[in-house]
Parts: sequence; structure tokens; C-alpha cells
Amino acid sequence: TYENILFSVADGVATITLNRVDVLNSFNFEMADDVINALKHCQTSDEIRAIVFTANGRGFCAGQDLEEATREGGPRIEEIVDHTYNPIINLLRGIEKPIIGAVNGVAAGAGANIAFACDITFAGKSAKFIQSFSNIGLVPDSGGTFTLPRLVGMQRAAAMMFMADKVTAEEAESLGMIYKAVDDASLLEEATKYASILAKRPTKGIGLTKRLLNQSFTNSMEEQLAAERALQAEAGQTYDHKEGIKAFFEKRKPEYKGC
Ligand code: T3D
Repeated sequence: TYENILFSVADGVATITLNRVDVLNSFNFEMADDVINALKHCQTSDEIRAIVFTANGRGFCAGQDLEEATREGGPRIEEIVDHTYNPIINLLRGIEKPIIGAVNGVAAGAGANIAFACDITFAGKSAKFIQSFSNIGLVPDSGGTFTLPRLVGMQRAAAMMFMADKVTAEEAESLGMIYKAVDDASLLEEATKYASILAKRPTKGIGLTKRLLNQSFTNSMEEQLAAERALQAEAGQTYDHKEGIKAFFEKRKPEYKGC
């Protein structure tokens, strides 16, 4: 059981909902532990084939809980990064299942970069993305200096980071920072519907595709071609590949099992 998040599974889709609404779902160690444990469960459970990452209240996540970070005798900054942000980003990128972000309100600091580490992110039109680190003299963490320049280019990333610009959901969509801005009222429904469709698709092949996309950030073309060859061989052994081919020739809808 979790005290700082809500967690549910239905229809092959796990939903993780940050739930410290009074502090705009900013992260303390306890919420980080809950998120990490929930993500690890999603990683190993065969029943779960897609994940929705969202939050309660008017904010998505305001990054680090600044009370915890500045508390007398509290954790040092490196300890916070080691405990909370690096494990969460490694899980979001390392879990070989699709992760759908559903950003219901402001996403600031690490909260924004967690949204960018999801595979496909929806946001309600009232949401804003803020690289707020520079407002308090810090550097972006949670992979932001890795993901954001790749999403929007170096110039825009630098401006957003140096100035802590408030980027609206619609602007974020048009810049390619997120997949889609939708009406606030239908955000969770749309994200969940999308995840449910994904949960019925060939999970193993999708997971291997995620591994290839991760590697594409740093591999050369030759290395990437070699990685595609190796993982194509693996995907070619799956039940879902055989089922997809069979269904194609039998002119019917495939029934994938995710393996
Ligand atoms: O050790 C380390 O710090 C390393 C780790 C770094 C990772 C990071 O994420 S660093 C960046 C930390 N986050 C921020 O600097 C963002 C701080 N928050 C804000 O700038 C604003 O709250 C927002 C722009 C996100 C939203 O503004 P607004 O006006 O909609 O809401 P608000 O009134 O500022 O906040 C509502 C409440 O949440 C308020 O409490 P109150 O007055 O109702 O009792 C506010 O203090 C609280 N809150 C918001 N953000 C945080 C927070 N409490 C603790 N930590 C927060 N990050």
C-alpha cells in the first residue's frame, strides 16, 4: 500500500497518481519511495502492459519538496538526486513498456523533466512546463539537460532553462515537447483510452522499440543498425509477431498477448 500516491490496475493499464496535493505533488523521500516501488511493480508484472503517470489536484508536480531540501539536518542535494530523481528517470526510461504521461497542471523543475521522460505525454490545456531550477540557482536535473535539447533543440532548451519560461501545454505540443495538449476535462480519459489501446498491442516489440529509441540518442548510425538487427531477431521470435502475420493472411484482427 502507498501513502503518497494512488495506484490501480485495470484492463492491462496501471495508473500512478501523485497525491500530495497541498504541495502541488512536490517530491519528498516518501513519495519517491512509493513511485519507485510502483514502477518496479509495473516492470515485473505481466498483467501490466501500459502505464499512465498522472497526479491529483491542480498541479502535476512542482519538483523537489523545497521544505525537505532545506530542512536542518535534512538530506544533501546529492542524496536527494540519488534517492529520488535518478532512480525514477532510470525506471521511466528502462521499463520496456509504454509509459503515458498525463500532465494535469503545472509541471515545474523535476516535475517537468519527469513528464518529458515518459514515452508519450498528454497535457491538459491549463498545464504549464517550467524549468524552474534557475529561479533558485540550481541546474536542471532528472535528465532535463539530456531530453529537452533533443526535443526542442539547444537554443530553445537554453532559453527555457536560463529564464525558467512558463511554456503552455499548447506551445509544448507545437514545439514537440509533449505529444498532445487536450481539454483539461478529458485529459485522464484520453490518456487512459490511449494506454488501453497500447496495452493490447505487441508489448514485447514495443518494449524493444523503446530500448532502441533510448540507444538512438547516443549510438552512431552503424551501432544503431546493428542494434536494430539484434532486436529485430528477438522480436521475430515472439508470439505476437507470429500472430500478427497469421492474422494478416487470415484477414482478421490480431489478438496479441504481449510476448
Ligand atoms: O535538493 C534539491 O533541491 C535538488 C533537487 C532538485 C529537483 C527540483 O525539482 S528543484 C526545483 C524545485 N521546484 C521549484 O523550485 C518550484 C517551486 N514552486 C513554484 O515555483 C510554484 O509553486 C509553481 C510555479 C510550481 C506554482 O505556482 P502557484 O502560484 O500555482 O502555486 P503556489 O502558491 O506557489 O504553491 C501552492 C502551494 O504549494 C504553496 O503552499 P501554501 O502556500 O499553499 O502552503 C507552495 O508553498 C507549495 N509548493 C509549491 N511548490 C513547492 C511547494 N512546497 C514545497 N516544495 C515545492 N517545490
